[in-house]
Amino acid sequence: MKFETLAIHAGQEPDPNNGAVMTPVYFTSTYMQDGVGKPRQGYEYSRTLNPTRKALQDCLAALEGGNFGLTFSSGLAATDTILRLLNSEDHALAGNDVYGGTFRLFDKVLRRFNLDFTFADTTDPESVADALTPSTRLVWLETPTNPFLRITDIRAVAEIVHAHENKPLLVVDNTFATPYLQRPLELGADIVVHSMTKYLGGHSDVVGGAVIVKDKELADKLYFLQNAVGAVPGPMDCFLVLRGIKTLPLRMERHYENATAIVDFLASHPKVEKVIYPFHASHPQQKVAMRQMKNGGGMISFIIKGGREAAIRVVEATKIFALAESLGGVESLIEVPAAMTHLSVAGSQLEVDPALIRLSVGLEHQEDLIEDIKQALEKA
Ligand code: P1T
Repeated sequence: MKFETLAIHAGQEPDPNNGAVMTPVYFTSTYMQDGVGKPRQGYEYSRTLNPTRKALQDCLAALEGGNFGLTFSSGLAATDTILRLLNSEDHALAGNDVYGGTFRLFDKVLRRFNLDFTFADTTDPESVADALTPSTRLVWLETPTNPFLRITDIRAVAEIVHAHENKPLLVVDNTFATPYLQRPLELGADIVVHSMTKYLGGHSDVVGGAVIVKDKELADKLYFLQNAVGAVPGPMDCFLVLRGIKTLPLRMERHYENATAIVDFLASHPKVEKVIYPFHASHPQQKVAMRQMKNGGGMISFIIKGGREAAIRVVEATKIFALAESLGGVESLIEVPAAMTHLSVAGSQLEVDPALIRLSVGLEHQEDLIEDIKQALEKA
């Protein structure tokens, strides 16, 4: 089946009890068993599995071209659970542009458990090869990255990573692209991770995370950790994401159309120093982006002339674009990463330009969005 059909049906059967077409929200923490050690239909306790969650997990696995899906109470809970595959003294190599919270978890929390992290420019596969060490067990990358929208050639990096004697796990955070635009497992990644809070949910009304893999042995280790650690989402959250996913293909097409119109406007604006967008001709990895992504997505970053002060004046002046963290919803958002989502990278090798403004372009009419940015840029 094609992606649009899977987005609506994968993992979702009419309820066997009453034929409900939409997956019911199973508000139950536990399940009656037919005898000791004889659970009905495999359900024992909702930390371990819940039918609403199972429908979402199976749907995500189908969309990413994987065999196994797992969901979590947030994107960071998903990230944390993946990192628990490692042992003390192991090395993880990460991209040098990642969500600020991911960096904070690696640098401020997991280092305390003797995990070693280094950060490299994954847009250059040779830098990845140079940064692998004899103790590297995991390579973590975002593509497009948050917030610079840099693109890594997943296939090229997968070849390098898998040639290493440890066979490190290649993890791709696919939050910005979504499986509609890019399927990392098909390009050689071992694990795909998402903040479902963003495009998958799509309506800024739920926080969640997801992990998708192909390999059964790896899936079993992750299911063990998911249950043993317990950072699982509730059934209502799973329902909201399932509902959001049904319109993912339509939304991603419109996000792209609107973003393209705004990129064209920004590219010729005298107060804009530089526009960053994966499918724009000025993007250094445009070719790779066009090869591995279906379209350029809904995220735009741009550098404003006048530095931090000008950036703050602009984001405080928009009327339709809400000044807020997060992204991927139907509504447009604007923020200054250096002062907001990426505050935790200040002073590190991942430092973000304070004049960089990030847009999450929503589904409003593009003329209204352009008008809004135009009037805000006058305040720069
Ligand atoms: O917020 P949470 O659901 O825990 O997801 C964390 C996360 C992981 N990966 C990427 C690429 C992300 O962008 C995020 C969350 N990002 C924001 C809240 C933000 O505004 O960038």
